[in-house]
Parts: sequence; structure tokens; C-alpha cells
Amino acid sequence: MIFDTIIRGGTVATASDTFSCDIGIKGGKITALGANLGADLGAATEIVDATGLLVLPGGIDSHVHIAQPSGPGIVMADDFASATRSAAFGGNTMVLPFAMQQKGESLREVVKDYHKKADGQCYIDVSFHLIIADASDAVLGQELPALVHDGYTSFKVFMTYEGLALSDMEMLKVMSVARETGAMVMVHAENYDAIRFLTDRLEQAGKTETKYHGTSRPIAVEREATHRAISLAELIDVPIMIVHVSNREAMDEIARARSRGLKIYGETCPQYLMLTESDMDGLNMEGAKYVCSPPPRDKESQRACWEGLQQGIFSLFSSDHCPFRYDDPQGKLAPKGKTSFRWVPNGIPGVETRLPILFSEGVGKGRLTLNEFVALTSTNHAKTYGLYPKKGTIAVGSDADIALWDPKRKETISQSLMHGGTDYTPYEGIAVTGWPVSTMVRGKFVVRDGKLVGALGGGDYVPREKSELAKARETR
Ligand code: DUC
Ligand code: ZN
Ligand code: ZN
Repeated sequence: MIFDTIIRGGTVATASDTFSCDIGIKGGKITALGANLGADLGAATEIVDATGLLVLPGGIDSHVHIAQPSGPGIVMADDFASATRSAAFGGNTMVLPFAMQQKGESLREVVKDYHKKADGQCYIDVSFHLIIADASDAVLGQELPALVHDGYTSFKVFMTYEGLALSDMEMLKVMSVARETGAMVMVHAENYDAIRFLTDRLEQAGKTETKYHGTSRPIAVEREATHRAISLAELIDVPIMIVHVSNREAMDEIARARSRGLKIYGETCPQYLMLTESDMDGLNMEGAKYVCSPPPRDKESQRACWEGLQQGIFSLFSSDHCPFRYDDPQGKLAPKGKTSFRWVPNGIPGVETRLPILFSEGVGKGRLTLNEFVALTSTNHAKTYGLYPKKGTIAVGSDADIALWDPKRKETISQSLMHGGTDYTPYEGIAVTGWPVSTMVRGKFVVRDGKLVGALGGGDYVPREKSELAKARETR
């Protein structure tokens, strides 16, 4: 047989082109693109009719949190099985969660632990970023370079959070390792001391409801840290990715840096397009459903984030899926969280809704082209994190990671449609047009016509190359 599968009659879109063609798949790879591939009887074991459907590279969500320790008594709502199942139903073929180090831990041991959690438990492919909480000489001098060499080619640093925040000195040291090893640094940019000061002051004034979460980390907190992270990266002359940007002022810092020729990249997320601070204003802890950091802002910030996507200031659109159940003492309704917004588990689910929201609000409403959508949700993720062209495109030689979309299907987002571990979606009630109906990973359907058909364990761990985009400029 020439092919295992032919996908016939669909409209294929990549980050650059849209065209009608058939796709021939053999051994999990795309081996041919052409007209009438299935014309010869017996050309393939299976022919999939994609007439009327869009055939897109599977979504890659390069910013998700799965089974991450989240503080005493708090448990993340997703393990690798539920998160990757949910992701597959949302049109994704790969996710990149974090292996999070805590102070004093060996990074190598942390990575081993995450592999144990993920092994045999994934429906779609995964790869790990590292989170560096302990920038000790041993970690930076030995463990980190060895892990980059082994295919863990990106790491996140935090400028806030007890136990996670790095000093400027530590940030500089981590960035130096990135420059030497060719890894990509992801930065959570918020000013730790400013947040602590504002939080203390709000609590002293009795302002402890969830709505004050936003007040405790206003735009200036994010803008200042973004500026500082960029300045530190400029000193080292290393590319960085500012993740989960929520507003115009932080975005302008990135745009200014880029106009100076620096390789500073930006990511935004659905919550900054679809939610505002007032969502955290609900009675009876309803607002906890929307607590995430940076917090959702206002309508003007939403407009800014759209502009950032349209202008390429943001090259990535990720979910920052960080799932906690709502009606659960181990989740958003943890007893301590009722005493102050400070203790409400921080993060919201979104891996299953990221693509339908951007497709409908972006492509459907004329803000983005279909090709920009593919770039923002798949191709750029592969390029940024060392997976391209194995992942993130439809081309001969690439993995057959494909999502079939019904561009006309209308749905109203609701928890009843979701397949993850949480008990709510922050996007409840949003009407969308366009829906992923089938998802295929390396030539095998995981979701077919809205039904789970993939095997648990069908998803692989994928070691990564160094990204071209993480290469430092030759300035020295
Ligand atoms: N940062 C994230 O990237 N995700 C959830 C919470 C946070 O602070
Ligand atoms: Zn973060
Ligand atoms: Zn995150």
C-alpha cells in the first residue's frame, strides 16, 4: 500500500497558504500532497473524506500546566490523561507543560518525576519546559546545560511568587546559561515586591474579596517587570519570550524592544481577549473562577491584545491552561481562599477552548486570516520551541498531526461540551462558529467526529531541538 491514510477533498491551510489538496500519510508522516491521491484503487488502507472541512496543522499549546504542585491542600484538576484528552477535543495535537522545580530540588529529578506522571498517560504528544526556581551554581552550571543538551530546550523564570521569584542577579545568570546553550527563556513578568505591598495594604483595609486580585497586580506591575526583563535580556543579548501579556503597556515594551532590533517575543492568551477584571467581581466566590495572573484587565486591554496578535508583536496564542476545580475545597473554593484573594488558586482552564475562541473571534470576525490563525496557534509554537518542521505544519516529511475543522459549525461553549478535569469553563455561554471535529496525531485519529477513539498512551514524549528563534545575535 502506498499510503496508510489519505485525507481527501479538504481545504488545507498552513501558516502561509490555503489550497485544496489531498494528503497522503504513511508511517505517521505526511508523505505526499497532491490532487487525486486516492484515485488509484488500493492506494491507501483508509480514505478520509474531508469535503467541506478545513484541514489544519494540529494545534500546539506551548503553555499549559498539568499535575503541577500548587501549594498545601490544593490539587490541579488535570492529570496528563484528562489534560491531553481535553486538548485533543480542542483541536490540539501537542501540548508543552512545565516540569516545575521547587527550591532545593534537583532539576533532573524533577524532570524524571514529570516523566513518571506522563508516561503512558497521554493521548497527544507532549514535551516539557523547565521552571527554574533554584538558580544555584549546581543547577545553572551542570544540570541545566545537560538538560538543554537532552532536548529540554526552554525554561520559564518567575519574577514574582514566594519560592519562585528570581532576583535580577539570578535572572541574569539564567539568561547567560540560555545564551550559552541556545535555550529559550520564558518570563513571567510581574513585580513581586509591588504585589506584596499592594496585597498587604488591601488586606489591612479589609479588601479581601476575589475582585481585589486585579487591584493587587495592576498594569504598572506587569509593565515594570516586562521592561526590566527586557533590559536584563538586552544586557546579556539573549532572546526571551514574555508570556501571558495582558495589556497595551506591557505590549508596547515588547514592541519598542523589537524596534531596537532585540529578539524579544510575546505571547497572549484567551483570557486577555475575552475576560475583564469585572469577571472577578462575582458574589459568593464566583469571581474565583476567573482568578489568574496577570489578571484580565479591561476592554481597551482586550483591543490592545488583538492588535498585538494582528501586528505580530505576539507570535504565540497559548491557553495558559492552569486548571482547578471550582466547587472543590482542593480547588477554587479552598477554605483559605475565602479569607483572602491572596490564597485563591491562581489559574484558569482553557486548553480545549483556545482554538475555537480564536477561530471564531479572530478568523470568523475578520480580525485574522486563516493563515495567521495557524501561525499563532501551531506553526509559531513549533518554531519557537524547536519542533519545526517536524510539528506545526502540513508538509511532506512532517508528522501527520492534523485537525479537521468544520468552519460553519455553531456551538455555545459550555462545561457540558468539555472533556477535562475541571467542573467549569470561564468561557461558558460564548457562542462560536467553527469547531474542531477530528484530531489526528502522527496519522492516527485521537478524536474522530467528536468521539474519543485514541488510546491512552498513544501520545509520545518529544525531545526538542534548539529553536532558531532562541539563537543569540552575533554581537560579541
Ligand atoms: N503563571 C502562569 O503561567 N500560569 C498560571 C499562574 C501564573 O502565575
Ligand atoms: Zn506565569
Ligand atoms: Zn502559565
